[in-house]
Formats: sequence, C-alpha cells, structure tokens
Amino acid sequence: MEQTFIMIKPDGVQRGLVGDVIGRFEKKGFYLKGLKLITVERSFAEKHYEDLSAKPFFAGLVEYIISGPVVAMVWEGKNVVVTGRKMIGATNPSNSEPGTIRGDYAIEVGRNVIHGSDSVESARKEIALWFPEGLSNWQSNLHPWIYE
Ligand code: RTP
Repeated sequence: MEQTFIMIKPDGVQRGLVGDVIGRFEKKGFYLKGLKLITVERSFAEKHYEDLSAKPFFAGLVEYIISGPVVAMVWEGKNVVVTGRKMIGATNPSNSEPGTIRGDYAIEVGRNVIHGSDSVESARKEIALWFPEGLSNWQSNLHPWIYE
C-alpha cells in the first residue's frame, strides 16, 4: 500500500503540535509505519531539500530544519501522499485553508510546521533517506473497518 514521509518541523515540535498532527493522521485511518525524534545535521537537511538548493530561501530553510529536533514519520494508506498534502494545506499558510494543519497552526511560510512528500516517487526517496534502518511491518486489525 502507498506510503508517505511526514516530518513535523522544529517549530511544530517546540510548539507541542506533535500529538495533534499524529492524531489527525491516526483518526483519518492511516497506519503509522515509522516514527522518530531526530536532530539532523546540516548536510542531511541539505540532502533532503537538494531540489531547492538554487532557491533564495534555501539557506534559511536549512537553518530552520536543523534548529531543533524534528519528528520523522512514515504513514501508510490508500492515496496517502495526496491526501496527506491536503491535510497539511498549502505551502504558504496565508493560502492554507482552515481545517488543514498549516491553515490552523501557521502564519509564515518559513515556519509552516510540517513537511509531506509531494509524490509517490519523492516519498520513496525520502523514506529511504530518513529510515535507512527500515520500517515496522505490523498490520492493523482495523483494516476491514477502514477499507471496503
Ligand atoms: P515541504 O517540502 O516542506 O512539505 O513544503 P512544500 O512541498 O509545500 O514546499 P516546497 O516548495 O518544497 O518548499 C519547502 C519548504 O521551504 C520553505 N519555503 N520558504 N521563503 C519562501 O518563499 C519559502 N518557500 C518555501 C517552506 O518551509 C516550505 O515548506
């Protein structure tokens, strides 16, 4: 089944939003397959955001991501990449709808609380980068109550 990489950024961890974010994904019906609190090195943050290295905000983005611990997660479920992005909301919180994570909790694009993979291919790469040790393969017994 499809998987996505979700990261609660340092501002989300410092502000105590970890439980709320996890609760939203759990209540939706997605399965938690990987979870860790980790403070990443500069080179690791640069690798994660390498596609944005030419952007003027890249240096500030890397400083932000290494400024404190993040919560790295893998969530699994049908269409979890696209649905996860909808739950997160638009990149700039000025445009994020209320009811989304960024719409409810963020004001600035450079403090937007959370990251979610933007495609199945990015998810595959990001999961391999953040979870080289592999993932848990537990199966939920709620499956028939979530999927027809
Ligand atoms: P993310 O990768 O964090 O899920 O965000 P995204 O796909 O919605 O947006 P992306 O374009 O990949 O940008 C990555 C992160 O860079 C910061 N950003 N700052 N100052 C700016 O104009 C600006 N634009 C983007 C945001 O933290 C964004 O989430």
